[in-house]
Amino acid sequence: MISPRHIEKVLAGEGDDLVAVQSAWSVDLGDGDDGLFATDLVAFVVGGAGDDAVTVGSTYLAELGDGDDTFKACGYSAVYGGDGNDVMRLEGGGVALGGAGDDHIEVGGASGWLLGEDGDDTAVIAAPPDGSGAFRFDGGAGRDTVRIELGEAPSALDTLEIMHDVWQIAGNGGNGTIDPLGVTLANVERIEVFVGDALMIGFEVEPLA
Ligand SMILES: [Ca+2]
Ligand SMILES: [Ca+2]
Ligand SMILES: [Ca+2]
Repeated sequence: MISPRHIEKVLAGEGDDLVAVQSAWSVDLGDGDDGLFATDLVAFVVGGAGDDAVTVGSTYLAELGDGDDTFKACGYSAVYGGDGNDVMRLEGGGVALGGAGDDHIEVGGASGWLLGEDGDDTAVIAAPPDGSGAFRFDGGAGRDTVRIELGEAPSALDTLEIMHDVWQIAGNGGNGTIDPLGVTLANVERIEVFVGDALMIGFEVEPLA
């Protein structure tokens, strides 16, 4: 276990390591089931093989590598899950690539660009209900689900437009934009819109003939 305030570079090597820092330029966790906890920026993270758990303030790029990894960042970040069934939470928005495996990607903040890639992926998008966000999810291959979570109900007019846009996307192979929410989708198989815990719209996408 290492816990200074800021360090330039950590090479954890083999074995199951736990690294706790305030911030760092780069952390390479290496092989094994490792943990990284940082309150501020860790610019570059390499998870390596094993089931790694990474919690950071933010990151320029985290590569989680092989294994079923978990990642959480408060600020705008970029993460690549690599192989395995990865869980990634970008609370302040950012970019996430799921890689192979069934990945679960959550995004909040003002903007996000999510790629599920191979496997049956799920994206959860906390979209501002005033449409000020800019989010994109491309499910890639597999059966992918997008769940859009609204903190409050949209206006009656927006609700109609959301339903219309979702219906159009469903008829277009899971491709298109929900304009009132600023959400663009590609290659998704199921679309859900929640207001709080209540399902407002749930739509299976018909494959294009
Ligand atoms: Ca590792
Ligand atoms: Ca992984
Ligand atoms: Ca995937």
